[in-house]
Amino acid sequence: MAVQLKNKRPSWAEPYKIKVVELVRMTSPEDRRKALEAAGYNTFLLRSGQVYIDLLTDSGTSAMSDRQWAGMMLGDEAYAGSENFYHLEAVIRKYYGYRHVIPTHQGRGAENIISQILIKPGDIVPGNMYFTTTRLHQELAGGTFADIIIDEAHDPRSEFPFKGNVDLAKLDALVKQHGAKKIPYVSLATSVNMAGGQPVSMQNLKELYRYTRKHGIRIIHDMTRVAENAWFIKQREKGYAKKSVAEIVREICSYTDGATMSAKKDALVNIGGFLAVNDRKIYQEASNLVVVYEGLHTYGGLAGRDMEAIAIGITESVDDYHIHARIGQVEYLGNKLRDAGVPIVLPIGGHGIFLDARRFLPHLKQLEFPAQALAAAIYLDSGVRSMERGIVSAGRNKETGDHYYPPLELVRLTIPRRVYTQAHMDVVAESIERVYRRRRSVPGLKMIYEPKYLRFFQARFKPFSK
Ligand code: PLI
Repeated sequence: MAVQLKNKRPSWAEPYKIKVVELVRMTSPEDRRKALEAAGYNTFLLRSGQVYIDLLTDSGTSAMSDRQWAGMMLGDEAYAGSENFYHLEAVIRKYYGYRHVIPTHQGRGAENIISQILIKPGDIVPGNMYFTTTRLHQELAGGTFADIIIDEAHDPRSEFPFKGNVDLAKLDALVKQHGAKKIPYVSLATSVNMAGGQPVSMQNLKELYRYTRKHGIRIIHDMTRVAENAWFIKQREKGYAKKSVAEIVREICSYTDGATMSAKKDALVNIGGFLAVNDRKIYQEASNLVVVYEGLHTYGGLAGRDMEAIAIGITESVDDYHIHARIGQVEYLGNKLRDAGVPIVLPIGGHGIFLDARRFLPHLKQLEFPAQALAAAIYLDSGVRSMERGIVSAGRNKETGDHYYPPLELVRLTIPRRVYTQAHMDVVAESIERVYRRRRSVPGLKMIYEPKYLRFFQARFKPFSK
């Protein structure tokens, strides 16, 4: 149902009540010090039992609804042709409009398949900011990612309302330099994760669509958080205030040729994803490849019950009241921090608050890993777990072997959907404000173990002694 915000803004209060709770463990400062040392100062390596409020990610951490849990009991665990697959396919066609669907175990399974099908060695893959797994699969297929997001996205202080937008001049320069034939598709994310959950405008999408049609280039949509993007379009873009999130989502998808989806975010499940395409030939190739990496094309690594939960989750995810509460909670935390003078990425994004570690810890150089150090300091203070999104996540240039030095050096406080309360958000804000007051005492880190792929997951660090 469409929520009208124009006249009387309703509260963002949750459109659900709590039926089951999960107890969390409280920790002492000494517990946390030991746990962080054992984890090599990497919040990914903490055990979740050592965490009080877990804002590491919004991926796979949602609370499912009673309807989703009931749907799990309808799991049709047939190897081939599960009824749940056909339900999922019908829901994807209805809400997103893509014709062909291939389930995958999660988003990166779909990224692997589409990258292998469409990218040839030497190709260029332009995108509105990289995402870690997406870029890696593009590189493993022989492509080179090229960032074509607008400059504002790299500036945490810019309050431009659509910082996820594509800069068409940057795309045009790539087309002129390499030729359209070398560009298999534009990798277009809605609600751009690494920029801080920043949306793309419909107008920008339409312009991108027109441009790519002219040059015969596809758009592959990373639709992991498309409903959150739609909410921002509804609020910020002329002509959309009266449209429902579901209508806006459907329109966004109509300007793209296919999509990869991690259903672990928007779609409110703990595991799952899919590849969706309109082109029958690509679908045929994908349904052949999926059997190599994931499973048969009607389950793709998922149980029937998982597909049922995704189908129901998609339906719930595009409800205006749901999205209003989800983003309302993120904004509640963001506003508290901003009002306390803590440097955060603005505007406040859809899935989390991103602390600007450069401004938070100005005494640290980028190679002292300020965002990693800040995530560690917050955990030590309160047991709140966050994630580095800076130089460690950016990895190394595959040609030169040097670090990428991203302009954004951020700590992400990602809010799981339907999981934490307003009081939890207060605890988080209080902890970060405490760390901010004594920020000069936070030491930089030295990397002592660096894995080859997606190093942020398993790298280990040691603090420089003060
Ligand atoms: O974690 P996966 O494989 O289901 O999805 C990969 C993936 C693709 N695109 C985007 C925009 C993501 O955010 C994403 C996963 N994100 C994680 C795990 C996160 O913590 O943000």
